[in-house]
Amino acid sequence: MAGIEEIKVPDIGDYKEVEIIEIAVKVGDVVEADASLITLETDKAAMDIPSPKAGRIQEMKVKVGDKVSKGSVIAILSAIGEAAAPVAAAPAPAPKSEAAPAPTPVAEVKTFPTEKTVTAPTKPASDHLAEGGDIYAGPAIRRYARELGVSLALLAGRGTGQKGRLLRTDIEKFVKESLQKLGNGEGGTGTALPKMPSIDFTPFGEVEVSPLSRIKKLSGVNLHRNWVVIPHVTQFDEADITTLEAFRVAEKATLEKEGVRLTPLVFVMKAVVAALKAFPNFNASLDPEGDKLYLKRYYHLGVAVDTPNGLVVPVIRDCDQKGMKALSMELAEISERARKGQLKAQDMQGSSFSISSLGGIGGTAFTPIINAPDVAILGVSKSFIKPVYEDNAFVPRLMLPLSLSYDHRVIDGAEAARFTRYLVAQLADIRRLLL
Ligand code: CAO
Repeated sequence: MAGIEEIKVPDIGDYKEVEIIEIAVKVGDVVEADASLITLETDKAAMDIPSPKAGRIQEMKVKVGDKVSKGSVIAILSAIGEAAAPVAAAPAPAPKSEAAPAPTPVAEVKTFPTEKTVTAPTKPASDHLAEGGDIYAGPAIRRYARELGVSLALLAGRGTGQKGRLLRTDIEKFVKESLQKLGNGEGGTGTALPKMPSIDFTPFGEVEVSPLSRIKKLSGVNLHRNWVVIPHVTQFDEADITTLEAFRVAEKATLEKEGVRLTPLVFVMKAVVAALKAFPNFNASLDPEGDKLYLKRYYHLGVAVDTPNGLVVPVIRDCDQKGMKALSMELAEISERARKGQLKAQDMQGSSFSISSLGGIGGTAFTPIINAPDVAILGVSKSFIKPVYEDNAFVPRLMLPLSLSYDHRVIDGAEAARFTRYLVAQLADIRRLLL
């Protein structure tokens, strides 16, 4: 290209005075031939106007909102490497309109990088948007998505146009599907995420397909929702259960004769009830609108039970009104029914707080997922002997690790730390549970 050249709007059919909705380049940018310069929007469609040749943008003659017709000057392009010259001095014959590339419907163009060089739409794989993800879409399509409040990141991999380009219809399909999910009660949280890609693993090695159990599929949906919707924080603490354990072991044999299996969990349940009475915000549910709390005057504890088919959380009611023996028996009975798959829906309803104990298995701590509509859950790990410094000497103490996950919308960190400290005090001296 010799010198400089005016770039004009080519033949755009019957359209006149069409509004510019987006400008993809700025003065100083180097553009490749066919790279889009501006986007026009008629009442029916959006179209990108590409550069007829490569060069450097010396001057922009239009701005967003301007109305243009065939022949309107868009920009002044100078040959790369040539010194910029004033337009008036340049021998810049307007290109014949038939020589200019035709405007491209928006569905047929790519996203422009915003760096110095604006490339032609030939390599979709290298397209990136500021919002992240590989999206192959024109400016008008991006604008359309913005207008509908759809994050482009959510549209990754959904383009059905040529080479995976995103079309207007793809956005509309996405919106429709999202609304349908809302209607079905799924994904009504504004937190829709891009779908996991379906991967063929066989090129990597032998694979066996094992369907998820019904319980896993059902609980998976709830676990996912709770994990995504509730801002979880987990507070860790340790309770000295040396005296508690001495008492439990001393009573164990006698109780077993009565058919009672006394495990540390029952003490934890009683301590939790005491803590819930002292900290009512933990024995509550948050209204879905997030503007009020339902404070419960009952103490029904959900207890996570590991079954061959997956995790279930039956509820033991009125734990405040039951003694340790009764709680032990009920826990044994309900976990037995859970493992045999005999729980009814109502057995798993109405909890006001939940406990997940992995103490019989092992581990030091974990971050349990809140069992909504509860606002907190206590994880219990395996007790262990720890040297504790007391009266100028280390003494072996049996410590019980506690992991309290709580809904940070309802409970502050300080409140959670006080709750676990309270629990620790109850468990350290079980006489307090009598108070
Ligand atoms: N530390 C040390 N030992 C513990 C313990 C702890 N925190 N908790 C239990 N134990 C001991 C018990 O005392 C018992 O030993 P003894 O028979 O010698 O007394 C043994 O471990 C097995 O206990 P258990 O697990 O059968 O009984 P439990 O009352 O502690 O728990 C139940 C009952 C139903 C909660 C449990 O069997 C279970 O299913 N736990 C898994 C829950 C789960 O999967 N949670 C993860 C959910 S994801 O968040």
